[in-house]
Amino acid sequence: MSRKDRLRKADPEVFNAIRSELRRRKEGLELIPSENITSKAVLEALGSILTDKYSEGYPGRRYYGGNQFIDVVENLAIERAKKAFGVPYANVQPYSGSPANMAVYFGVLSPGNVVMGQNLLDGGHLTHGWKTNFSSLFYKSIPYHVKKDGYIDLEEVERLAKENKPKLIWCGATSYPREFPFEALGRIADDVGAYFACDIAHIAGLIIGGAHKSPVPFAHIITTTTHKTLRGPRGGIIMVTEKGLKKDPELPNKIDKAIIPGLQGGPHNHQTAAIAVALAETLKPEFRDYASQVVKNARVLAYELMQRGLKLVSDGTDNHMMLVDLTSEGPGTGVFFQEALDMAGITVNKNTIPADPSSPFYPSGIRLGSPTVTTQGMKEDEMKLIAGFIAEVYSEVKKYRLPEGDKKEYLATFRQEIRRNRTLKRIRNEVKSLAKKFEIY
Ligand code: DSN
Repeated sequence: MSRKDRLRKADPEVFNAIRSELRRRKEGLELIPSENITSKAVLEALGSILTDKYSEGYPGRRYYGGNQFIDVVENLAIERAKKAFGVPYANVQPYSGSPANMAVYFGVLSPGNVVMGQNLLDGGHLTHGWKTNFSSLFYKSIPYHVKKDGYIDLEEVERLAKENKPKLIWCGATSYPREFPFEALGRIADDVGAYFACDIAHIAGLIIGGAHKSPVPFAHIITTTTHKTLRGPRGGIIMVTEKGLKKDPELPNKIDKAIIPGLQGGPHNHQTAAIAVALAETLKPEFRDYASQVVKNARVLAYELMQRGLKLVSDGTDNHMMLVDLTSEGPGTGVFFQEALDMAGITVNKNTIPADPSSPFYPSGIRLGSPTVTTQGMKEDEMKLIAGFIAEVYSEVKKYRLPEGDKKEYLATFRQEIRRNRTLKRIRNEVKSLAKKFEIY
């Protein structure tokens, strides 16, 4: 009996949900910039018996017996992470990106210390100091912003840092389409004696593949997820650089202790194994080609969208993602665009844009990117086709405006209309034909 048959017989409901998700992906285009497609080898490690084992502690110093092979796996993941990024220390146990960032706070700060990070509505991450997140509830968060042109406002960062003397400054974001100014931010952090932590979750694969500048010479601490451009399973890594060791030789110890016993229990060993496999994949020469194609594809997609009249935050991209600014269609219109694209088989996410006049639930933009379609083998020509599909969908939703009061009825009518929309149905078929040509499962 194959593995697939075992699940189908044991739990047809879960099996069917997985099968439907697979069909959804095979027939559509995934343009969410934080997603990707893992290799079968990564999936095999992730679905392995390693999930059964408890191994609190670290290689060679565990609280449970029988960890000799788990140690092999964790050491492989650590050594590959160190090699991939060029750092002297890595902890591969964080369950994901937010726990990794939490461990940085726990490791180097005390409650109430001042922290600076890019504002969520300007593209930053929840854990970099958003008002409803632990990072603002337990620490004093001073957010910095982007300028009108969409680039980080370095003058503001410098002024805020001098005024507030943060103990930690974050660089990193979830929706920032430009290269990060690691050097300038690192200098500001050094000037005020702060730790400089770079959260490279989105661009980790680009950095390893040489398609984005590395923060290693400028940062003390680096965190990342492993499932975005890095193309691994869900997971997180915390690293300390040589510069970090110079500032504080105890940093690795502080991070290790913050993870366990500070925040986590047993590591997810199946996840660690899959991270090790993914990291080995990033060390192959073809991963450099992948990373550079991700950026080329994003640039072409951005250019073609702008040629077709869509406005992009910062007028383009340096990395794998772009943000469409829909404020000319009215505040909150991202929801219409996302749902209509979904109807056409193109998955993106509605997203706030800098100084969004609306709210995160009804934002005025959408975010999209090239990592997944590039993994499937798509290149510049396909990006032009995709831009054409997106622009056509855009013209179908331009007329919708989010009402100020009750939105439910308006959205229900909108949904009925897009379900019947013939242009969207035609695009859906074209998307399906394109996707089928680049199927990888
Ligand atoms: N949710 C991730 C993203 O989509 O960028 C960030 O945590």
